[in-house]
Amino acid sequence: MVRQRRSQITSDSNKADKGTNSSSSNGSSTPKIKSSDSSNILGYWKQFVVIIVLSIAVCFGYLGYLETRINTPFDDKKVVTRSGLDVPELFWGSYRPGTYFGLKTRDPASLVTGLMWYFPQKLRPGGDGIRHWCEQGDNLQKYGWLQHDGDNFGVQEIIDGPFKLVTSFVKRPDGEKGGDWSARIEVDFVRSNIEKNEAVSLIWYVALDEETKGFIEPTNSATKITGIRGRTSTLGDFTLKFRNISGILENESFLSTTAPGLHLLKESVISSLRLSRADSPTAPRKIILAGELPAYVGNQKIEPNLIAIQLTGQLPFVVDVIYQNGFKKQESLSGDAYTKALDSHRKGFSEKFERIFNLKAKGYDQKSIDFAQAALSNMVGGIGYFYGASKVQSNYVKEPVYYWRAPLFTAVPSRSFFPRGFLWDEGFHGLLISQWNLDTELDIISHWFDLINAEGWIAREQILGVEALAKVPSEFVVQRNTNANPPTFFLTLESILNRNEEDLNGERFRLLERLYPRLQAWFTWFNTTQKGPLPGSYRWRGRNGQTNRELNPKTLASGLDDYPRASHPTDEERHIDLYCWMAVAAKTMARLSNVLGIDGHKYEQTADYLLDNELMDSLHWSEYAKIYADYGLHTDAVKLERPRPLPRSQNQNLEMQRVAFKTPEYRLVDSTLGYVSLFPFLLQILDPESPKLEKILENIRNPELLWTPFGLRSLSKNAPMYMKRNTEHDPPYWRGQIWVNVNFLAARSLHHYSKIEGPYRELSGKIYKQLRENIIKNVMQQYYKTGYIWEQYNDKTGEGSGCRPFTGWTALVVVLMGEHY
Ligand SMILES: *[C@@H]1O[C@H](CO)[C@@H](O)[C@H](O)[C@H]1NC(C)=O
Ligand SMILES: *[C@@H]1O[C@H](CO)[C@@H](O)[C@H](O)[C@H]1NC(C)=O
Ligand SMILES: CC(=O)N[C@H]1CO[C@H](CO)[C@@H](O)[C@@H]1O
Repeated sequence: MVRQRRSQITSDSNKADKGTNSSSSNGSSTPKIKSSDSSNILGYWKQFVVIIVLSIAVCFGYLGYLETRINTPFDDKKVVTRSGLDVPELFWGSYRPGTYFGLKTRDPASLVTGLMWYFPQKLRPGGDGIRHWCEQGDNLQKYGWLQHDGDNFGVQEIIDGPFKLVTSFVKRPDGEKGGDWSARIEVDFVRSNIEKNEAVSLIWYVALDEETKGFIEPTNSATKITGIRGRTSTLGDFTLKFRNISGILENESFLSTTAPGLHLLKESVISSLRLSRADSPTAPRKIILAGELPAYVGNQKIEPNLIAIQLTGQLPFVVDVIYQNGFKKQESLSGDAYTKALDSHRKGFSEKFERIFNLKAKGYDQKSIDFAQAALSNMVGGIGYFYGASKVQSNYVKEPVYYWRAPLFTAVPSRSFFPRGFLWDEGFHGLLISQWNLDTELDIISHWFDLINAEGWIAREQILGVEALAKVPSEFVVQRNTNANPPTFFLTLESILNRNEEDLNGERFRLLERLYPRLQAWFTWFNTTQKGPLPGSYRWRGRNGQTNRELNPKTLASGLDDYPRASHPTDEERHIDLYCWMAVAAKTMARLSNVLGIDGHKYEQTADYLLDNELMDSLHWSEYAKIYADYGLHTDAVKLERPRPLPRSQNQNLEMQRVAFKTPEYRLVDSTLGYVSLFPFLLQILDPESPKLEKILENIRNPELLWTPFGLRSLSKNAPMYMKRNTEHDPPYWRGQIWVNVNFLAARSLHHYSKIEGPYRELSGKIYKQLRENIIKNVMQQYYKTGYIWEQYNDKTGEGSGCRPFTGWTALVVVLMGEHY
């Protein structure tokens, strides 16, 4: 749409140009001037018109240019060169992390397939009780991968009330078109002494995206539904069969219909549920799927895009789902063959896990190793493949516009709450994934950087495709190109260089070469658009300086949402965390330039400039409070108060508003100690000899300030905003809770400062040991207690809070356990 608008503007200005030309050629279209007798003036006037019109044209052209830059791709080779069937071994996968169990291919128009289940005795009206997408409201006691290698297989355990489902899959990627796979669903009671005669209904479905060319249909024998078959342009012919491996399956039924979209599969299934005819007056009636429910446009029948098969079984039972490509008579992977293949993959997984993280060698018991394997598996098993276009907004367009349609291969922070890509989370994820499988991580990075636009910007949150969109509240959909997010991918790259500098040859080297210009653009975007008021300073954009709703206006761009900054946002403020991110960015660019043999001296210069602690101290060190701090227009004297309603007003309950009791002044925000104050240490910008390091170490290990037995709290207990709500509707988020990504950085830095020469070496080592142990112990304890790894942890009790499961950066405990930083 924007492109169209741009070309309209261009053609309008062409017309304008022509108009001027013609008037200058005959000169008769301006009678008034003609009546004047000064031909000189006439000449000037004409020139003047030409200039004005030309400048208007240029101006419109330039505006058009600005308008379209936001959704114009960066102009260079794409980093991803092999995708789809070029990478057959990664074609199929559990790339729908938002579902309890679903598979799809790395293809923009993929066939999607997956599982729903319910308990016929417990199904509530409206279909409440059918499980499909990972929903916190389902209140499952537990679900997550126990083992998943990202390539070949996965095993997941789901505890739903008294029932236990184990879902697994094994791939056979050899052969054309991405090969075959089989999945297994085992259903049993958690404890075997529970009431018998309980049934569980499984619904396995296959669905086509709008864009998928092909068809699907149920396959029937004379009396039974045996499976599903179909054909798509990418897969060719395929079949899906079901086999009961143990237990008795009964009352199969099917659905063949047209769902309005991939985001409404469950709704389509629910509206097709029927009660079967009772065989005898006393026999209970069964819930079944309706069979064929064709959809019509006019009287034209639409091809079905959703086929679902329901299998109801008496517990315990085991079913295999066998997907095969083509019509070959190859022996299918099921029954004992499946068990054997799965066992062999599980063994290989445990061996690889030990090779990389050495947990057995470090003396961890089996329970700890099982936990660590689950954490890694949920990170790797949470990798998804998304395709679509973001909605984006710049200052040059009135309405949000669509980005170009593109794929994204990425891990996700949380399968239930955040089943999509987040920019700064992904850099943290990369610190673990790159240790497990470097090429997978490089592929993820490549996909992210193919999303960079002509300005050098990458959107913070990637909501691609209808399934992803369905999970996002509308106010968070639009991404603004003025706003950043911490460039954590530089941390990932730095860690990759630390570990693998020697192995970066061949295709990996060429990949980094293709990546480089995009990293340059990204760096420059940060270095220019997020520049601060003083030389060397930086400022997060996107804070709201107009609002009086928030106690402290949020800084979403920083990733630390409601972490308190200057109370009154202005353009004069500067942010210490962003300063440190920029130093890491410059340092890593310099290093990468060196590895690639490219002249990177301007990055070296910038890195040297920012790593100079004198500059940093002059911008951010508070001599008074002895901490690093943001600078801005600030007062601590703020409070949320409910305004008194106007006399005779209808609305007696007005929303609380912020009131400032003192006039804010320009100063360092040094009454607030917390994660942001630690950044020079967290990102290792601080010189090991600096006495400021000692001060930071003291603050860290003081239980009255940051230290807890479960990790470091995000805000000091004595900070004015400690555990304060930001509005009456927004509970504290980064205002005291313990976050594992920052604790990970802290432990990693303590390790760093304990390994290099300096006066605080020993002290760093001592704190390192305690902090590392505390974090690991608590995350693991909470996992075994609650069934989940959490988004954050309570600083008083250590209990998990926020959303769950959250096996994004919280899974970095695995790296802490392995200690390869
Ligand atoms: C599979 O189910 C059928 C009934 O539908 C039953 O007769 C058969 O014994 C079952 N097979 C296994 C291996 O449990
Ligand atoms: C970053 O910006 C500063 C000016 O704000 C400039 O001096 C420096 O050269 C830039 N660094 C790079 C690597 O472009
Ligand atoms: C477990 C179950 O639902 N079994 C029923 C399946 O359907 C047949 C015939 O309608 C019944 O006889 C079974 O009881």
